[in-house]
Amino acid sequence: MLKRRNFIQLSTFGFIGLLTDKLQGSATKGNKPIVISTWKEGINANKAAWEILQKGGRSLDAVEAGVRVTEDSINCCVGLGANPDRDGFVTLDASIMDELGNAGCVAAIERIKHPISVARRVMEKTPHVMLVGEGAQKFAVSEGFPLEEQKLSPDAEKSYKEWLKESKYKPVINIENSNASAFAPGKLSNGDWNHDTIGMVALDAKGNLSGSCTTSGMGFKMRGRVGDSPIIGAGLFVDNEVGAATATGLGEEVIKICGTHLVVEFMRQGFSPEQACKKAVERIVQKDPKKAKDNQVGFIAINKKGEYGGYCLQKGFNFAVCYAEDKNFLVDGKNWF
Ligand code: SD4
Repeated sequence: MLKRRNFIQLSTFGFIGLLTDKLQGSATKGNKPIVISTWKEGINANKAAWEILQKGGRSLDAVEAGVRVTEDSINCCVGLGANPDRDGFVTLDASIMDELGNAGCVAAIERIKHPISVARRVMEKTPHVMLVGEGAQKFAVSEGFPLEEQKLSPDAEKSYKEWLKESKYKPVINIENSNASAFAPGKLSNGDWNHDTIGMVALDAKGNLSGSCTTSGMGFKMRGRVGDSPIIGAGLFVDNEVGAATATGLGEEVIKICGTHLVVEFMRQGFSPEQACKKAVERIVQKDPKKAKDNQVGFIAINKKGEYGGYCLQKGFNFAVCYAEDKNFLVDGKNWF
């Protein structure tokens, strides 16, 4: 028979167990290797990353190769085909981080097709973490990256002309997806929409984590504006002991809570990736519930066990998950509002 004191102890632990389960949320089954990335463009990006992961390759190579596909894609505006800033220039931001905690970033770089690869060179070949603007471009050229023509894509030119009529800066919730209803200058002539960011995190067969994030930022931003994507701890964070996270949406809100660093720290405390993302979203809501209602932010994360999750402010955010050649699928991010 259980002694009364043991019984109390057991039921207390049982209760704590239940509570912990509730707080942590349902964890996905862990998979290794695994790669996840933001928005539906992530499906194609994941394919390229998977090619490397399935051969036992390094997660750093996978996350670079993966988002390069999106930077290249004509159906998406992560790269040079994107909407310009208010002065008519396309400026790109990117960051990359490896399993050793090394990081490289570029911000407000112009006329370079693959900012993610420049970010990797910053990480591997310079004593710095971030290069911006003219200096970033100069470094890229010195590393052999071609300087592309200074020219808007036909879609971006059309959007820019349309935007100039009112010249009003208003981020549109889920402009990346087709259900954005307000004036949405991100609509492309092929009927697709402006996916201006991709964030990707991966765990390789050796159990090492890396991440990448690349973006044209918010369309019609002020000249010189930099978002969360190239900022370590905001748009991207990797801690090889715990997990990795990346963000999308209104970068200003992500920067103010050090979003992806926060997600990783919540995972360190034992929360599942989804619950960690939810708690970071909650932090944004707590700070300014009214503002949070009008904006979109989404986080995705994986942990060391290969469990994944995502969470966002508003309905409409999705992310792509891949852990086998025939397992590359879109998941709707659960939302706060
Ligand atoms: C930024 N976070 O520059 C990026 C934009 C984005 O989907 O993620 N759009 O603020």
